Amino acid sequence: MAAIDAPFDINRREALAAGLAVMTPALLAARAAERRADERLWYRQPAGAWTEALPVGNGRLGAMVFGRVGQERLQLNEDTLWAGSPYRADNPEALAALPEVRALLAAGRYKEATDLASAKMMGKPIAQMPYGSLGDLLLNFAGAREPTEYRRALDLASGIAATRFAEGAARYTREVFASHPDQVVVVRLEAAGGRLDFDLAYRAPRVVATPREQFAEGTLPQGVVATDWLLRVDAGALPPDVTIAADGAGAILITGRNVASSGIPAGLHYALRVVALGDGRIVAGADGLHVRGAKAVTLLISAATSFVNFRDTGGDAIAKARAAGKAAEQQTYAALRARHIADHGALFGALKIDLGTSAAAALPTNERIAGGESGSDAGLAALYLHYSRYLLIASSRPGTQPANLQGIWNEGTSPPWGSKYTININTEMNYWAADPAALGLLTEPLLRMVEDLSVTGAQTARDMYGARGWVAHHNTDLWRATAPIDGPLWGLWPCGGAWLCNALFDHWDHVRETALLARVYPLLRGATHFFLDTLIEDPKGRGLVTSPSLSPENMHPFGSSLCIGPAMDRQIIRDLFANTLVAGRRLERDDAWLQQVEATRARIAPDRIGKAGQLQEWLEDWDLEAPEPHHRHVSHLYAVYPSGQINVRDTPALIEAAKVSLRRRGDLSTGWATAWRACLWARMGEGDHAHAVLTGLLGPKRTYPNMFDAHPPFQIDGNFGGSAAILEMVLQSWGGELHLLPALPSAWPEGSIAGFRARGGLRVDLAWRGGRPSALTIQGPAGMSVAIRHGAERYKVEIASSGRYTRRWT
Ligand code: FUC
Repeated sequence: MAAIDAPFDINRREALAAGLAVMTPALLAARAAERRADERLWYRQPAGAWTEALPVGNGRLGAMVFGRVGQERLQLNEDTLWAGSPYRADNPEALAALPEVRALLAAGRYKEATDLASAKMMGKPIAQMPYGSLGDLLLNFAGAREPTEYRRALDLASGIAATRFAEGAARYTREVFASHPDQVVVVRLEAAGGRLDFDLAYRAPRVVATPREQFAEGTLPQGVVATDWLLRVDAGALPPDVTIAADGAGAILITGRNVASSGIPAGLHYALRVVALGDGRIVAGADGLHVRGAKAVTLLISAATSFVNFRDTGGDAIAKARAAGKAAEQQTYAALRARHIADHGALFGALKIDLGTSAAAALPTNERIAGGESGSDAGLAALYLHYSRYLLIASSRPGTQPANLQGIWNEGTSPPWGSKYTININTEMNYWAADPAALGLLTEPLLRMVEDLSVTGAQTARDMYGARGWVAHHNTDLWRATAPIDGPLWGLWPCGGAWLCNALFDHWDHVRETALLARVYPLLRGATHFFLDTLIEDPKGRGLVTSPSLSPENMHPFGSSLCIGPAMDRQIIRDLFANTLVAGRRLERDDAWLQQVEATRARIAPDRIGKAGQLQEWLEDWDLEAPEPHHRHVSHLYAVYPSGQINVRDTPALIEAAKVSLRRRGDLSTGWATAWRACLWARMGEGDHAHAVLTGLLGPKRTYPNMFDAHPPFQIDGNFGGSAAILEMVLQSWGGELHLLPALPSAWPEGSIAGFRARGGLRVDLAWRGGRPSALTIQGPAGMSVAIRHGAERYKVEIASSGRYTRRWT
């Protein structure tokens, strides 16, 4: 891969000057090379640690590909393989304790309120179920030697992970992809001038401890890309509930069970089927698969569990895995590959971005990340955005589970934080970039999850609060548990469901389909009902507030986080009520009730500016005395981003207060918290500050060699939040306006984006040079008026009958 040198930059500038106009063949070739550098992860060594392996996924099935020479390791996941079985955790004792906890909080007796809430208001069990792993397939190659010309890569545009190397005169190629249309993970092995001799073994799901140092900030063992070509792991003995049997010619079927957790019994079966197709001799049996003397072999991996929905585990895992495997067997490798590329490419190709390039673009990905904090590798941000789009395509498809804390990729049965859905920021952040990055379709699993939560959460609302509607606290899992967990300092926060509702409304606002609004409205209505019944008058008369609650997950100066009316709750509920009003009125429903919602909304306690000029995190002016001034959560800044309640146009005083708060919090934090800070500085119009924070995210302290976000440990939200920040720097849509280059950092003076989606059902292409727009195309409904803002300039344009508006700057 040649470095992009100076002459190219001149051509590039010319091309950008002409918008996206005609290009010379040389320029086209140079741009293609540049694009490949922005759309490919590659390495000179196989993966040692799991966070060096490359992920593939079809939304439901995932694999981590290690690219090892002597033993290929494929660590597998299926997105419904969680611990436990259907359960409810609602604690009916909460109802009686509720007035007393409120009274203690009103009296400022925080410790007693916390003790009582801890004893009476927490879910039973107090932990939810963790996501699991499907184990590993290990391909043990006979007689493997140290290779030459080794390279492994993940091509984001085709969704194919490839490993290539030579041994003597023989050349080996392995391709791995997870096909959505065919519901199989496909592994193709080819030997040119050599032969394939390998045994395939299965390693059952197991407890994998995340090394302690991976939890401590700034102490990541970085850049450890293994060079041990022949490294092998031991499959170990199979647990008694795992079976392996032949399943027809060249096929094996592996079956097993999930695990119990926190007293909730195991209730799921899983099935994993592998079939080997190819030349040579292929033998399948209870000891695995054996391939001898082959030139080309295709492995088709299918898997399923007995999960049907959060109440029903009566599915037939074996039948599902077998059906997918046998259907795929009917196709050639070329056909499977072509169908996969067409399906993946249709989603991946919907957005293009060019932020410029540098010599670093020619380096292997781990080396680019190692230098990420310098901020001089502009293409690294584009690669990061493309990778996060790839990750969403691979972990969230219509019909699958939503992306959890690790998307779908998880090594063992004991992941950090259960690899669950933490809905006080992390799950919402997973979907922040989906719509703007032209992947709004992939939010569908979130909609179905909220539909489930509106059922389980109605029981929680009734039994624990005596309220109508539904509520979800700070976490949920496959079984859609909604009771408060972990302890009152984290769990007793009633706004998780409401925030998810606002995310669904934002998705609707990008696509503006009435059928979608009709599906979202009952969820908004139910969440609103809960707050109509549970908001109370602030004892000091400042308006309506939640109680008990907390500002996730930050302690106030009185030894607890439990409090009355934290800012984030008031902001989320204001949005929820506003969204309910818009949706209900558009659908012409519930007129009288909506008037009540509107009147109640007006009484919610407003945002407050405290003694340091900061936006108050709590109803009381406690910020300066709070014990963790650099706390990772910046909950009270929800109103700035992802909401737009506080913004640079309408509420300048509150924006200044938000800046005071954010400066006090500091720039760098955990991966996701750093991404949020970058989004906030971008939304507040401070591009260079946003970029400085972003480079901290892209460097080795917060990004693993495989580009997974490091909390640490691995948590995927930072990948998605980081790409939302990159987009926010070049285009924003809020407050009824499209904002051009609202926070463009000086590091990206020239570039282009094509396919950005803005609110109102708009598609936007923008090129810029010298930090100013050079070409703009907006596609949308003919006749629609679009309000545009660039710096101090504001104007309205109309979409022509062709469905386009175009402008070029000279
Ligand atoms: C919240 C955050 C943590 C972590 C966890 C999964 O509890 O405060 O940092 O991201 O979710």
